[in-house]
Amino acid sequence: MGFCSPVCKVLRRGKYFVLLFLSLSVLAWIAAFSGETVKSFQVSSTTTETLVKGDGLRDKLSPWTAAPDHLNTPTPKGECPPESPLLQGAVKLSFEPSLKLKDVESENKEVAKGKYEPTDCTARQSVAILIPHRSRERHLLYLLHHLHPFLQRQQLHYTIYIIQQAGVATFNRAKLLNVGYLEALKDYNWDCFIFHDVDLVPENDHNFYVCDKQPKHLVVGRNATGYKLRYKGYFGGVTAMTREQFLQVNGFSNTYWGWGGEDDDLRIRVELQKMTIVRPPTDVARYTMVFHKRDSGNEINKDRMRLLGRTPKVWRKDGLNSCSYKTLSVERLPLYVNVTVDIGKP
Ligand code: UD2
Ligand code: MN
Repeated sequence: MGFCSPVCKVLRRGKYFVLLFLSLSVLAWIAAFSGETVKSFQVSSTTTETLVKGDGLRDKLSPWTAAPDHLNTPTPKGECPPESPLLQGAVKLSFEPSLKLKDVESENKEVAKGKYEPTDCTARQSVAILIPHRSRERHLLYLLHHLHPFLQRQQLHYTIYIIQQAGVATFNRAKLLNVGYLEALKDYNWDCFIFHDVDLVPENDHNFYVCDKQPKHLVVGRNATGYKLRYKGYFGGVTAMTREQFLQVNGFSNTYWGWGGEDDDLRIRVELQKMTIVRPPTDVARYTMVFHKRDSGNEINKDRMRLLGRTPKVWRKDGLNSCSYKTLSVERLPLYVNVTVDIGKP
């Protein structure tokens, strides 16, 4: 059987060639297949990369990729960040004589009935802005024009209340602010109240319209006084107190008719409660006061020094708990709630 023809030898060698060829083909096929898989993975990952890059959606998308079931469930609103990303710092204020209420309304479409609330997060405080007012329409317009965007940049839930003194009797800023507090609480259980002159426009949105653990005075400086604090105990213009702080001091006195004294009276009440007044940094707590003369019907209150002397004795009986008034109307206008009130006369 040791015999084999030359043809037989060729065939035997050919078998090895065929085997070798087949193994090489299998190896080549495996290599080609795995290469394609890597390529297709790379393509899909670059596509995701392009989609996500630039619009910061990566973090928002990742929970969806992980759990596709959540696609249709709205994400619950988280609390707004401690410092809003919308702040601009010092802004240039404009006081255009041609400005109209309609312009301010169309600039603030998200405000309805004087109220605004951030849409994508829950505000850290709910704030009622109280503005005592009579015949200062132009100042009110400038203030609304600047204050609405300012408060929205601070991501606050707020409503602006204008407390209008009806009639021509002597003006009483403090009593109007007490009325504002009581009326605003009928709408909502506000955390914080800002008592705000109509003619003071904040210049820097780092001056936060929120309340602190202590009563806060927001006007350190204004244009008319070279941006310096007028005097150490000065507590006028714009102040912020929580619902409880204001209740604890029994609000403002109702007895200051005409210009002056009511702000010092509130300071005395705060000090009697062993509270301390806090202020934001000087470079932030800056205001422009729209120029004005003393209004008729708001003459200097010559009795203010005597009244200030009796505050420690009378504050418990003179204030929120004795504030009598007659609400004549409450109009819910687009940019503010207009409360017109009869507060009597001196
Ligand atoms: C200072 C205080 C203010 C108050 C006042 C004395 C500052 C920046 N402000 O303001 O808080 O203590 O002295 O009472 O220091 N108003 C009207 N119509 C009037 C009269 C007054 O709307 O006819 C309102 C308005 O909101 C005005 C505020 O009362 O901003 C204060 O009156 P003001 O502006 O005449 O007094 P002013 O600037 O001396
Ligand atoms: Mn003023």
